[in-house]
Amino acid sequence: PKATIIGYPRIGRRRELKKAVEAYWAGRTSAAELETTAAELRVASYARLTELGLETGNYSIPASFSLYDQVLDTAVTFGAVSNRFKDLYDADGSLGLDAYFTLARGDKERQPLEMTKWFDTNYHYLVPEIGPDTVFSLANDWILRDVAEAAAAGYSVRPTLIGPVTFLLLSKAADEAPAGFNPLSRLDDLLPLYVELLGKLADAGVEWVQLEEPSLVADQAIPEREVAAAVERAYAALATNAAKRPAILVTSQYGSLGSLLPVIAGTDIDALHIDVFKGAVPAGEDLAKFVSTTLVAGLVDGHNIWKADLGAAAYKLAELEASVPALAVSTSTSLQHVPHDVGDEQQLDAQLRSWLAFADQKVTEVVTLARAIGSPGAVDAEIAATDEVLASRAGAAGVNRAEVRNRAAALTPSDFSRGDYAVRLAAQEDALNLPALPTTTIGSFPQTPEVRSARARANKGDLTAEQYEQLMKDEINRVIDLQEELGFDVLVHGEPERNDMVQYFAENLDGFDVTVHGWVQSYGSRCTRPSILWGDVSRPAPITVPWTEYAQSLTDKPVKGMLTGPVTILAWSFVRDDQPLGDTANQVALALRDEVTDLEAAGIKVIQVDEPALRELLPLRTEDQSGYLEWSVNSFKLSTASAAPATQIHTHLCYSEFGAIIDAIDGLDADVTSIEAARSRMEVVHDLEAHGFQRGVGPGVYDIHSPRVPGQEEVAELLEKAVQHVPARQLWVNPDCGLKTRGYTETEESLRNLVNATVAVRSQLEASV
Ligand code: THG
Ligand code: ZN
Repeated sequence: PKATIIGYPRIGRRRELKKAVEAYWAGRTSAAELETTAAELRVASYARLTELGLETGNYSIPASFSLYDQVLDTAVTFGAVSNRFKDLYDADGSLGLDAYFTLARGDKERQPLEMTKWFDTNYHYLVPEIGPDTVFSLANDWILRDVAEAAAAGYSVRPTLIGPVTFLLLSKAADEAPAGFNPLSRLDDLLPLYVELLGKLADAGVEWVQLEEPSLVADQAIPEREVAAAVERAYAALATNAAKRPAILVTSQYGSLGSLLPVIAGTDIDALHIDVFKGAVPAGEDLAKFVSTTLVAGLVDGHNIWKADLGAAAYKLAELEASVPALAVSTSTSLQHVPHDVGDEQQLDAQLRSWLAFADQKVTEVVTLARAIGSPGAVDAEIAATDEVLASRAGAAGVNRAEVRNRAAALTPSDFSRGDYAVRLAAQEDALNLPALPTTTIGSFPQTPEVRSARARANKGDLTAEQYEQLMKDEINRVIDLQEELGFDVLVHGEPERNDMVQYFAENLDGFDVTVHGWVQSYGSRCTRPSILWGDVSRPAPITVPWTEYAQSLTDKPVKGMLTGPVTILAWSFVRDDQPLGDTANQVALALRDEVTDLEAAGIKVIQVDEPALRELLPLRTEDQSGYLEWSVNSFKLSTASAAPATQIHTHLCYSEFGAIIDAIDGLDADVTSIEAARSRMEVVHDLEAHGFQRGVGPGVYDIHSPRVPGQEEVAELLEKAVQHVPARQLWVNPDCGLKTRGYTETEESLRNLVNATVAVRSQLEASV
């Protein structure tokens, strides 16, 4: 085939899969009903892709469905589960539907598999746990079922699996593994199972299989020569020595293979996908030297939503065609990162809509480009049409606004600096007069069904703006009262008025638009609707000020203003690709800076600017990281540096991989930083100690990702551990993250324990001085 894609959204055009799995989890439907819905979704996708021009009958359509996560799918396929999940096997040695969901979601006794971000995207995968004695086996045959199901419906689809090297690099050592155990050491035990499965696929008549190896584009903790050796061993077993197998397509999405290109291309695989859009492709002669198989050129961006520059892509295609024996066109990544169809967004401005390509439009782009292979000129009309679109985008009002650009151009280094921390600390101690170990929360309180329904009714027009505002104020009142009663020191208003911490700002800033059906899977059944940042960004009016001011009017305690930082707003939106991200980030930062100024003027003394996604955009190659950290840290500083020394700036970062970017966190120069720590039992304090972190820090003492209530003793123990490693005068006490997805019952109990534990540890501290 000359046109293919490497993955397609699986949640469904109207989130049918989300609804089906959540209904099953809630016990409202049976396993059979879930399987039926899932099968309908799979076959509907094949039909849609055929309609869009992918050929059926020749394996150009991937079978990229997953009920929850593609890494979990590969783990159950090969029985790659640690001892704590061993009892989940059925009597016949298989891991079925309920085992699958227990791995994903845990049960009464067990934490689920850890979840972590998938490369540089807002998708999260489940981390397989592998030990020295994990017994690999073919434990789940959904991949064979999918092939048979597609064949019965008339489609020859290409099954997909995570490739063996990436699978083990993404895994972590099981609890039972000895210190220093590396899952990659199990490669030779895993490969025979891949070989056995390839044989079964071949027996089932499958002619192509897709093995995904995106870890090859990311620098690893282990030396590259060890990765290269694993690639050679793996594909010798799978491609060279397997007795019977389908043709193998290896994918390398999200970046450049770098010096691993000749290694993977030098194996006996049958086709290699490279991310041409994002990765650097070697010059023609080098490519010719390395690639003696079919090159699947990922020319169409699978991770963003702008219409492709077909002219530039066709030019690149012609260049590649001259250097490789056979060529096909594809997307750079799976389309799981973009919504289904621009056609579902009729409410968007027609001009903006004309610039966009979601999954279905991208398939059409791939099909169009493939027609240019071997016949230059065949798609000249389509190229001319996209040239017009690109010109309309470049020249549109709102894309280049002089007042926004002039403001950014006039910035000087002092606009990025808040001055001496010691001076600020003294001014803040004066202004706030807080006790030792001050208590606070991250920002959001549980979003009750009443709050969600009020927003839905307001959106439908069933509530007036005044009625909606009053309901939100009532909720703020309750949240303030609760925090007063529990004894918190720095309060929050609870954010009932926000749907999503990024979308809320996007809806209130110029330069953005939002979609109605543009859902993208974030993890499992959870989805977000990324906003579209298409133009120059500015703030037409204060956004959070009225809510925060109202909350502050209800209490004598300080109420924290809550903003989402520029890097996170970019990371969780679809962002214009016509200028450096750092320039766009500074525009967002200036809009937030105005909000900071207005909050201060309204009497707000503590302002938090969250950057949970700071780690997410970190480039996959070490050599690119310092450039990223420079613009990202600077944009955060630009958003906060206008604050008076007495105004206390907080930030919050999700996820614990903290050591890796601690210098950047230090560089943010926030007065107080709250981070996730409860699940890792306060391990992060060692990083803080080793680094000599100087400013305020709140390592989380309550894991909000689980409904479990931490006892007062447990919280006190975590605090006692923290004060042993971090000077008490720097420490804050807070949960791990926002409380939005929790219920009120467990939240109230947990927060009460948090405050009581703090009071107990405070008095121990006083007794010891
Ligand atoms: N917002 C955005 N991206 C995110 C987060 C966020 N990425 C990372 C992190 N938080 C974890 N991801 C999610 C994503 C979605 C949800 C929870 C955590 C979630 N979504 C609702 C759902 O799928 O039912 C829909 C939300 C809505 O109605 O707006 O709960 O916070 N952008
Ligand atoms: Zn968080």
